[in-house]
Amino acid sequence: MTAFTVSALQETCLPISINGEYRQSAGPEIDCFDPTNGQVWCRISDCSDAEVDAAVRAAGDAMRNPAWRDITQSQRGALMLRLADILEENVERIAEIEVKDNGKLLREMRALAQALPVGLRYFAGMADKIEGTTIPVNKPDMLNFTVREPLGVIGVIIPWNSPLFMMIRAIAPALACGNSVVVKPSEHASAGAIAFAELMTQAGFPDGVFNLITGYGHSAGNALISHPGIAKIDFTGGPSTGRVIARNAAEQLTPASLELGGKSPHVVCDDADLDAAANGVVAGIFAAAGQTCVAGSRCFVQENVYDEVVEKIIEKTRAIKIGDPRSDDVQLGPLALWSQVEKVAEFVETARSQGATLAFGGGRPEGLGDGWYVEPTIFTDVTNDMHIAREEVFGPVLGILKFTDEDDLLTQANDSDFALASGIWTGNINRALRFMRRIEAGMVWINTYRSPSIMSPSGGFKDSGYGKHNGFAAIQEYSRIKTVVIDYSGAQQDAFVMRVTK
Ligand code: TXE
Repeated sequence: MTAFTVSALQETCLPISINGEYRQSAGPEIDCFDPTNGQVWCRISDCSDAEVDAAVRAAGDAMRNPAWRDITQSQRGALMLRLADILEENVERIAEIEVKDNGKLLREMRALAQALPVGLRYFAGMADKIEGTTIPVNKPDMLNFTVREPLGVIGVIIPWNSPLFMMIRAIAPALACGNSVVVKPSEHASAGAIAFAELMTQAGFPDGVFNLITGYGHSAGNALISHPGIAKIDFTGGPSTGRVIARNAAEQLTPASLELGGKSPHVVCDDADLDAAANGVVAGIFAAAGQTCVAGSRCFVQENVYDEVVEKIIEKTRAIKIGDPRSDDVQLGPLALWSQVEKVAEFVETARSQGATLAFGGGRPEGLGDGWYVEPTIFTDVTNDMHIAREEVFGPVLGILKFTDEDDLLTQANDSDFALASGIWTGNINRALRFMRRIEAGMVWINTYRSPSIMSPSGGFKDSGYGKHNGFAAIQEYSRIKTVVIDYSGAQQDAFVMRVTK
């Protein structure tokens, strides 16, 4: 497949994909920007309600089509394996397209693209292992069992920071369970998902199993989540949009999984390997320029090693090379959106006005043209009540706080609206496990950070959302349980009394 490369997509208006066919949307065009120079590089369309309706109907038809509904679960798995092979051949092309759209490091996007076939193979292997259970109810001559079945059409809404990675972790379990999908990528980064649509057809998935619409959240996104044909919404994005989706889902009684923002505590204890910890803290916040929901943006350092650790963190940050995300030696690329550059500047201003000390960065680097670059930024003397400690920046800004002992640490760390990820660096396993038990976070990394796996459940609590991606937990998210009861006694039933278990 050669059509969808960066150079081929350049300056064109990209199509949508409905029922296995690319078509040009009739909707108004939206500019997509290259964050390395702030220039428009391609365009997408803001789909109309009618186009969203066509996509959901195509997905609904696929659920009734014997070519999808009646194939065996092993055949579903085989289709996914074929898709994984095709994706593997396209890793570089997909990574390049995504870098063009969101400006993240090519090395990072390549690593994420390489994880896509791994994720598909993992869930392909599950397709024929999705079992019900047999339940020993207190009734002789009665067999009670459950079957798991697909939900129907899954509406998948993804953000711009890691589009295909976010998409695959939703659609791989959804397909393994036998659902069909309609995906709406972010208006800021749709090109990778658009290129992906063709691979589904190449792999041999029946028409309509995968559909892709584009557009703004308030228009195309809203039409998708409000559509009565949607059986479940899978959303990854910001907390305020998450609330809109949850309200809408409640209105329609549609189940939803929400993976929202974070303000994740990243802890350095006095008994840790301080160099490894400082390295972990720097990687935890500045990798992906902080544009990751699990960014370790609230760093807690034990007071007796505070100065030493701060110095190490600053030293490592000073060595970060900022520049073109395609260069192999660059460690920090631009931010994906100009609005994020402005948002970071506001955070920096507020943090200073509230009394935090700007210990590093805080501005925009010189000599990088019109790219949307910001410096890695560190605030010290941060307290947990400050804006910088409470709200998600989604940029390369670290706040460093102090703690005295474990009680103080957990009181502060858990005093947050968010509860997505967390990390702790310590040489004491007992301490690490006590932290693991008491921390309010969906993920706990011990002596490592930002180490996700498609095989391991991920997702948050509190304002970080609900529902799980990855691991077997994802299969439960995309399938439903049906209970079956068989009476093999041959006896007549008392027509007027419920046959409740006694
Ligand atoms: O996210 P939005 P944005 C956080 C991060 C960032 C903030 C805003 O803090 O600064 O969110 O980013 C679609 N109905 N995260 O504005 O708006 C939208 O089109 C249906 C954290 O990009 O949440 C896009 O496809 N859909 C995060 C998707 O929702 C709607 C990743 C995400 O957009 C919609 C990204 C609506 N009413 C941002 N409104 C993470 N957890 O990784 C918007 N959308």
